[in-house]
Amino acid sequence: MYHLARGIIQELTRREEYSVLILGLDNAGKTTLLEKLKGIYNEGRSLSSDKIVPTVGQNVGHITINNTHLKLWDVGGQHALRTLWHEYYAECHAIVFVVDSTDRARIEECRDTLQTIVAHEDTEGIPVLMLANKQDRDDSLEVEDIKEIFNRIAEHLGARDSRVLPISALRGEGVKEAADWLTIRLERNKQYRPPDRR
Ligand code: G3D
Repeated sequence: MYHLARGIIQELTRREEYSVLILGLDNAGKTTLLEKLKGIYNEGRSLSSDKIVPTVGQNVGHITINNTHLKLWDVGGQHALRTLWHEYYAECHAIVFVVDSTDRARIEECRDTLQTIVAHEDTEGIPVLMLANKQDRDDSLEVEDIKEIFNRIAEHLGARDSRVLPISALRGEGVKEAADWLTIRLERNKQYRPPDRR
């Protein structure tokens, strides 16, 4: 009887959770974004920017936006770590690709990296949100220029939801708009890639 009751309670209290991969080249601002999201949606529980160090391996964070539970994976962007990204594709529900808008020298590398991601069969059909980060800096590329560069991979995006949005992860500007876009698309894509039940 105890086990039956426990099983029923567990089933009733299970919740749906979406896994979101935060990808991008090293130094793009992935960890800063993760910490900003935790700060906004988890009542200030996040690391201050002076405590953020380059990602070795992965950082994981949980946030809840309007009853939608997200598990955020910030996976390191150094060359060696990029070869591991594909291990996460089959299990994730959306990809957030962070671009350092001031890193003109690596913008083509950035586009090619995203192209490899969206061309992978395990990412087919899942929403992709590109974030033109560091828009607070005077030397950043305009979001329109970044859109033009990334337009060249449009054919690989297919019919999935995708968008380029400007943000400053450091200041938090545009971060809520990005999170709203994401949660709407995750729910919309629910039938194609159902959330995990935890
Ligand atoms: P990563 O996780 O993608 O490797 P980080 O990148 O989050 O570690 O950020 C790399 C550097 O970029 C950090 O600076 C961080 O403060 C800075 N950064 C991240 N987002 C923004 C932003 O929106 N605006 C500005 N101006 N800087 C940002 P340091 O100096 O610590 O290396």
